Order: sequence, then C-alpha cells, then structure tokens
Amino acid sequence: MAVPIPRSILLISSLLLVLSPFGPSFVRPNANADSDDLVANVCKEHVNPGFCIDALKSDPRANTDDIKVLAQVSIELATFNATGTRVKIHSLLLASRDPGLTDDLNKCADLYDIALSYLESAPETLKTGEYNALNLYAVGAADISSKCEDTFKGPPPYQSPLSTDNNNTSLLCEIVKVISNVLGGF
Ligand SMILES: *[C@@H]1O[C@H](CO)[C@@H](O)[C@H](O)[C@H]1NC(C)=O
Ligand SMILES: *[C@@H]1O[C@H](CO)[C@@H](O)[C@H](O)[C@H]1NC(C)=O
Ligand SMILES: CC(=O)N[C@H]1CO[C@H](CO)[C@@H](O)[C@@H]1O
Repeated sequence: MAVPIPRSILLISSLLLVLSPFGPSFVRPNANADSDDLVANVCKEHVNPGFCIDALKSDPRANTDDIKVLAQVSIELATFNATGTRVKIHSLLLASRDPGLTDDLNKCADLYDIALSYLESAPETLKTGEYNALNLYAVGAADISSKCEDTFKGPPPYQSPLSTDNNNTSLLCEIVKVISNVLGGF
C-alpha cells in the first residue's frame, strides 16, 4: 500500500530537481535548444507559425541548428505534398463526368506540373547558394496553388475539391520562402 508523501517533501524535492545541476537540464543536455530556437525563429516570419512549426517538426531532421538542413527539409515537405496533390488531381480527373470540372482539373494538373518543376529545381539553388532563385521558386509554387484554387471560382463555379491541398501546398511553399529570406538576408 502506498504511503502518502507529505506535500512539503514533494515540493522540496521538485525544487531541488529544478535548482540542482543534476536536475532535468543536466540530465537532458540542451541539445534541442538551438534547433527549437531555429524552427521558432524561422516560423515567426510565417503567415501561420503554428502550421510552420508542426510541419517542420514532423521531420526528425528539423532537429538541427543548421538552417540549410532546415531549408532542405522544407523543400522536401513541399515537394512531397505537391506530388500527393498532383496524384489526387489525376484520380479526380479519372472520376470526373463533368466537362467544366474536367477543364478546371486539367488546368490544375498543368499548374501543378509547373509547381513541381520549380520545387524539383529548388535543392540545386540551395547547394549553389542562389537564394534569390530559391525564393522565386518558392513564391512561384505558392502562387500556383492559389491559381489552381481560383480556377474553380468559374464560370461555371465549382466547390473546389482541392482547397485543403492547395492551402497546404501554399503554406508549405511559404516555409521555403521564409527560410530563403533568412539565408539570403532579404
Ligand atoms: C493539411 O494540413 C493539415 C495540417 O498539417 C493536415 O492535418 C491535413 O491532413 C492536410 N491535408 C491535406 C489534404 O494535405
Ligand atoms: C489553411 O490551413 C491553415 C492550417 O491548417 C488553416 O488555419 C487555415 O484556416 C486554412 N485556410 C484556408 C483558406 O483554408
Ligand atoms: C502539412 C501537410 O499538408 N501535410 C500533408 C502532406 O502530405 C501527406 C500525405 O499526403 C499528408 O498526410 C500530410 O497531412
């Protein structure tokens, strides 16, 4: 049977844990401090900081204090999701029986092909330090996802079957953009 521990002892021992050099901060060296700061610093420039932090942290490589590694992670996240959206457009096209909707989806397919060509060119600009080009690719790919979204506004108007995907692609490309701004000192 558990013997209840007096509250005061609990309080003292937790204080000791916090104050002692052998407390939590000693046991867990602050290896994550720099990387948390980097992600937080980058993401505070993002239109949706929470989205930015969640997206970057979904990749264990984001646990770094090297911004070029973070840039590479952000490019891959955007590329991976834009590729997923491109695949989804293809299956929506196969299912569409409405010529107007098919038209819009075909436009989005072409647009996403361009966005993917930008994103696939991005890693090379990171390697060569052409951060202005990286910035343009990121902005271009983000614009494209909004163009795809606008396509469904008509005429004739359709409920966009890609609104979440377009929004996510745009927000992921925005992460690449804010990192390229930091890298280039823009
Ligand atoms: C969009 O992003 C949100 C937040 O990360 C995620 O929960 C959702 O599954 C994503 N949807 C698509 C279609 O990518
Ligand atoms: C885009 O996604 C973000 C994050 O999931 C969400 O907060 C925002 O409301 C969405 N915007 C639109 C226009 O769907
Ligand atoms: C932030 C974001 O859009 N994440 C999505 C990227 O793509 C994968 C696979 O399609 C989704 O599971 C994520 O939600």
